[in-house]
Order: sequence, then C-alpha cells, then structure tokens
Amino acid sequence: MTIQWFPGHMQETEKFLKKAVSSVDTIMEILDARLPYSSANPLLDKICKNVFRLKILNKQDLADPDVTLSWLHHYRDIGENAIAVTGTSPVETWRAAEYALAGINRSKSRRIRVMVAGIPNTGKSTIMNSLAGKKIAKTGNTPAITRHQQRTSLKKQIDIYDTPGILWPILENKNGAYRLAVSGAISDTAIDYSDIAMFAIALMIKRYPERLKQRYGISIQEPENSQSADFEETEPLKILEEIGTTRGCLKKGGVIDYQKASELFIRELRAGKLGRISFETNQEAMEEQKALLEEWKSQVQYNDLTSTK
Ligand SMILES: Nc1nc2c(ncn2[C@@H]2O[C@H](COP(=O)(O)OP(=O)(O)O)[C@@H](O)[C@H]2O)c(=O)[nH]1
Ligand SMILES: [Mg+2]
Repeated sequence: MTIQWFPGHMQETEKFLKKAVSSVDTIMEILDARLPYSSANPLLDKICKNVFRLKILNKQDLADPDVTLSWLHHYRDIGENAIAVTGTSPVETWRAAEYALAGINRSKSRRIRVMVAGIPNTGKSTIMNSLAGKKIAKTGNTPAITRHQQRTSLKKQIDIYDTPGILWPILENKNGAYRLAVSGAISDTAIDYSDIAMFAIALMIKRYPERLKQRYGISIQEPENSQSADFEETEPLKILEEIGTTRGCLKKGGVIDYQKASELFIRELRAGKLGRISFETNQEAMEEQKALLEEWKSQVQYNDLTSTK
C-alpha cells in the first residue's frame, strides 16, 4: 500500500500536549465510531493519567449500531468512560459534554476548561461548533484543516479548547492504516484508491455482503472455501470490476477504469450510501493490538541482542 507515513514530530507533539493537558480540567477524546481503536492516538493514554477523559465515539450515524454498542460495553468493562454521538447533534454533544464535566470537581469558582483532542477528521471542529451553537471552527473532509489552537467560550462557565498542533494517527498496524484511509482520515493525496477500495470491498464481503448486492446488484460467489487466500485476492477485484461496469467507470474501448471505480466506491461508502458500517470490532482490535505489542517486544529484544555484541 502506498500510504505515506508522516513521522509528525511525535516528541514535539508530546511536549505540546503535556503542557496543554496540564492546564485543562477534562478531556473529550474524539474517536471515529467506525474505527475507535485505529483512530485513537496512544499518546493520550500516556499523557492523560491525571485528568478525567471521556472517549467520544463520533459519527455514530455512519457506524453499525451493534458494533458501536459492543465497543461501549468493551470500554465499560475495562473501566474507560465512553459515549457515542453524532457530532452535528447539539443534544448529543451536550450530553457528552455533561458526562465529561460530571467527572470533575465543579466547586471551583473559575471557568472550567475542556479540551477536545483527537486525530484529524474525527469531528473535533464539528463537535465544537455543535456545542457552541454556531460555526466557530472550520470543518471539512480534508484532514488537518485546524492549524492553530482555538478557544471558545460556551454557556455554563465553560471554555473549550481544541488540540494544539496535529495529533497524527498511528499507522504501524497495517489494517488500521487501511481503515483510516477508507474513513478519510488520511489525506487523499497520500493514498492509492484502488488499494483502499480492494481493502474496503474485502471488508464488505466478509461483514456486509448483502449491502454490496443491494447497492450494485452484484452477486458474490461463495466458493467452497471462502477463507482461501485465492478467494480473498480475486473476489474483491471481480466486484470492483462489476461496480465499474454497472456504474460506467470505463475507459476508451470499454476497459474498466479501476481508479474511477475505486473512487466512486470509496466516496459512496464514506457518504453512508452502503448503510451504517463499522470498520473494526473490539475483538479484532484487541487481537491486532496484541500482535503489534509482540512485534515491538521482539524488535526491542532484537535491538538489545544486536547492541550488546
Ligand atoms: N456523518 C457524520 N459526519 C460527521 C460527523 N462529525 C463530523 N463529520 C464530518 O467529518 C468531517 C471531518 O470533521 P471535522 O469536524 O472537520 O474534523 P476535525 O478534523 O477533527 O476537526 C467533516 O466532513 C464533517 O462534516 C458526524 O457525527 N456524522
Ligand atoms: Mg478541525
């Protein structure tokens, strides 16, 4: 896959964030409800130890409600505070804000400081606007549109701050990087659409095959062994070709225009045209996290071994 990884001055961000976090009372961590694990940045786990933090699974209107519920149960089980919202709904975002405020001591006479933190495109600006009841922050499907930290005064003696600088997503987990790309959290100039479309189609075949049938009128071959590597390789490509054909994404001579078909499919998926879809379950995420930790551990051991030679 050709996603470019921007190192993003992690240490710089950590310094920045530490300072910002130390001056706020509570943190609203914005995640994408379709990929709560992959849209999280572990720096917040590290930095927010002494401050109340609420995980907000935003864009729940686009996510599979059953999967979102299972994520909320998961967070409850591991003792994390979490709520799901649609960022454009003031009723829902205020419910989340009240939850975040309930976690702190409000006897203070000074104004309460709330920080909205999260990787680009999770909906921080949308949520701030929704809480403020007016447009104070630019929103958009272009990641990283907010460049300077913004402070806004809300009712009830509350000031709300967005993330200073940019909290980059973590791309070490390959599946996570793909999901981020499908969701639009990675700048479209850095991604290869046909790669991303193939990943997304494979996900649809596995979890929501009937949606593909409904939207594009295509049939999915169920071979004797649909888990086979061969099937996983060839079936998404076949479906992409069918989408291209039915939607007229063709080049001269009737040849499929893969780029165009991929863009169309991703655009429709992002817009919710294929229904409410979650890109990862908590079981999957936990397995991937475990695998990643093992990999890091073995890298550290390898480095230790080689450096003592
Ligand atoms: N469907 C849906 N779209 C949302 C929601 N929240 C944000 N968005 C869209 O997601 C994109 C990124 O939102 P933005 O607030 O700019 O994200 P930021 O980069 O975290 O500030 C924009 O196109 C928003 O309109 C939501 O709850 N539901
Ligand atoms: Mg923003």
